[in-house]
Amino acid sequence: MVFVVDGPFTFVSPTNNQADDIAVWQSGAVIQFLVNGTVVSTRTAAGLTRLTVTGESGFVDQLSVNFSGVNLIPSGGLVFNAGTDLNDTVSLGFSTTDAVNHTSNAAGQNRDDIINGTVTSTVLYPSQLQIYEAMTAASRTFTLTEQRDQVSLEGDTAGFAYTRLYYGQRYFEFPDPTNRLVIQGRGGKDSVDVGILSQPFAAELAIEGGTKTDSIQVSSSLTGLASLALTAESISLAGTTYATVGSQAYTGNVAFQSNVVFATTGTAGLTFFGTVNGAHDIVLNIPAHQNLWVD
Ligand SMILES: [Ca+2]
Ligand SMILES: [Ca+2]
Repeated sequence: MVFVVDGPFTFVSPTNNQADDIAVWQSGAVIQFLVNGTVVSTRTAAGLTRLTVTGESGFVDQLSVNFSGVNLIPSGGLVFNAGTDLNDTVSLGFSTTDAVNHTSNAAGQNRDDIINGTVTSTVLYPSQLQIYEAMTAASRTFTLTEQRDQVSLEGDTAGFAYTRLYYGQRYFEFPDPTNRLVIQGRGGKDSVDVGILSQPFAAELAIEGGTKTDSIQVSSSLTGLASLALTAESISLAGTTYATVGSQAYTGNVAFQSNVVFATTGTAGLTFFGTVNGAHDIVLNIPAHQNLWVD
């Protein structure tokens, strides 16, 4: 006879004074916990309300949660307590999902809400982690803290459809969203740098500084995006071409660092709300019958 106790479960990594690879996956009705490739603990998935994985402070913990095929995250979520080690990582494996909403708070906790149909799965982890997500989300939103945040967005330049959002040395790596990527600065004087995106990046990109005096710096051209919406008190564009299928909207004071071409092909137009400044030439390449708004 097997007794299954409903409730939360905590798996504690062995205190072995060494870096460990911790893997969690579901095999049939059982969740297995592996350390360096060996199953060291199991828990029946039924009745599990919250799953906590605790790493070893002072040593690097690499947690891999594979829920391709089966979403093993219980209704109360997955919590990773990694300690405070610089190279702790979390890898989340999942084939596709509708949306991932990532929220950072000033207390150093991150939260991912992974939305797939009517199911929302929550993962909580410390802010100092490196996060790799193998799940392709149609839509991703990063909601930064109410304090000052300095982040940068960069694509994979080796030809893979991945994007990284850096918070200082830390980063969050994820497959390019198929529909939309949103960064919300919220409170504080936020600064968002946009570097070279991955060449297949074709989703909408929206960056909103939120309250306080925010800035967005785009260091190179952006082409092939579905649409582009940048909102901040100051927007600096250093690329030579901004080309989207749909609309482009720049809300804030825009400064150019070089001659620049704006091109749209969709049904929406090109919109500037704010001053447009820079001792350079601007070419507007928008189709006939489209709207140009300069406000
Ligand atoms: Ca902020
Ligand atoms: Ca802000």
